Amino acid sequence: MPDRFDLPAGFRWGVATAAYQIEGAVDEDGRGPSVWDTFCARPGAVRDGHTGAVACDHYHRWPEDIALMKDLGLDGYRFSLAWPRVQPTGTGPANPAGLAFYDRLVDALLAAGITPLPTLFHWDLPQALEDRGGWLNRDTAHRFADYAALAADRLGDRVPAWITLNEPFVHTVFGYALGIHAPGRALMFEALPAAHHQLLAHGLAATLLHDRGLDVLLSNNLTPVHPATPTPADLAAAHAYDTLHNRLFTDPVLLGRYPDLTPLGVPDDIYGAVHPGDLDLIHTPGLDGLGVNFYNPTRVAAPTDPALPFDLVDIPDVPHTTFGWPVVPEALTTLLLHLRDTYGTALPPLTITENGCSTPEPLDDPARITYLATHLDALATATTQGIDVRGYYTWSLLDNFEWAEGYHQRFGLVHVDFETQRRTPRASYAWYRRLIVAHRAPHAR
Ligand code: IFM
Repeated sequence: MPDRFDLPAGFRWGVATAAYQIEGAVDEDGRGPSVWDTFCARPGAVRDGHTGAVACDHYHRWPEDIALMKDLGLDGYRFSLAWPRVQPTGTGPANPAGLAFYDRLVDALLAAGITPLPTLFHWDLPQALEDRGGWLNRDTAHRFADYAALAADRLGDRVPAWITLNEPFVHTVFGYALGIHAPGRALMFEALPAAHHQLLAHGLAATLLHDRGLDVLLSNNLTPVHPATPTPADLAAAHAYDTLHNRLFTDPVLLGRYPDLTPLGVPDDIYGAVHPGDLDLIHTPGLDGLGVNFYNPTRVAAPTDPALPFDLVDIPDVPHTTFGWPVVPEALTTLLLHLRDTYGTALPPLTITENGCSTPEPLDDPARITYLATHLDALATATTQGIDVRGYYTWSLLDNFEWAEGYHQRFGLVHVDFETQRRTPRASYAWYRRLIVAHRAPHAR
């Protein structure tokens, strides 16, 4: 009789990374500039002026990194393709050297017994496309489809499943609404056409990937949303935040419609961005999996600034990571059950495509082990209630470039000394390896 901590036989254990956060080599082999190269050069944009120019030097050290993955006993590796490596200006023919890099990577992963799970877009838009409006320009969705076809035609014979986008919520809000990520635009709600165009890009790419017989996933950053108090004002604020963070990026894909955007004060056609027929393109009834990136729940209160629909407030009396994020593992169970309640039969199988935490410890990282263990238990609890979760990819294999935080937040199972590029597995690495062998959630408490 399986107990609550067993996981399904085919459940995949993985780690996740992203191109700009680990590759470096930004000027090599014909790679074009990305919005993140530009943003990092802007004074004050990234903490201490850090950049991804070298990052983990994975572009040169990938054999060592795959050896670390093989030693972990991974089933899968989620990474992203750098669009400006494949298409330096975001249009036109592929850069042969760029595709060749991913070709080598995929072959080496397969030789190590690891299934590659590439993400096509993890925020490093070619700068040339940003110069034409970036994701605010509808044409970027069509350029993305062309790029997806180039990548799939080269790698699709060995790569069975593809993630189109990573966290369009974070890219839209941090990059276009608040300006704290690249491309650094602070348009508030007028950023939302960038969300629609990313979803359109997902839909166009999903169609052509499916036409090639490939599986398609979308990775969304999802969070259970709780009102700070049961007052009507806090409830309304929580509803508005849930609309923005979760439903705006999942409803159109799974249900073929946007949620009611009234709580955000945004017109239904998202400032004219939504054209007739778009939702048919975005709706992906045959989506093969929803990628869930989960870090923490969110507590929301009525706004103190009447120009905004909500305030985000801290969750007291729980541990926090070095990033200051609250640690509430049972919220993962809540989220997975809520997804089933919300989407019912429209919900495809789930994969946790990111989960992890930043910790202060150099090598001994008990806080990371506790975080991962308790979240895996929360995942297993959801599976015993019938939620179909196919795999778990922890963020991240290596300490890496954590966007506006530079190298200050360390998420790796493997410590990286950014002076020497020396990799040293942490205690959590050995722990995760044992867990993969045992193939069950750890029953941490
Ligand atoms: O590092 C990021 C990743 O790029 C996207 N999801 C969240 C991670 C931690 O902030």
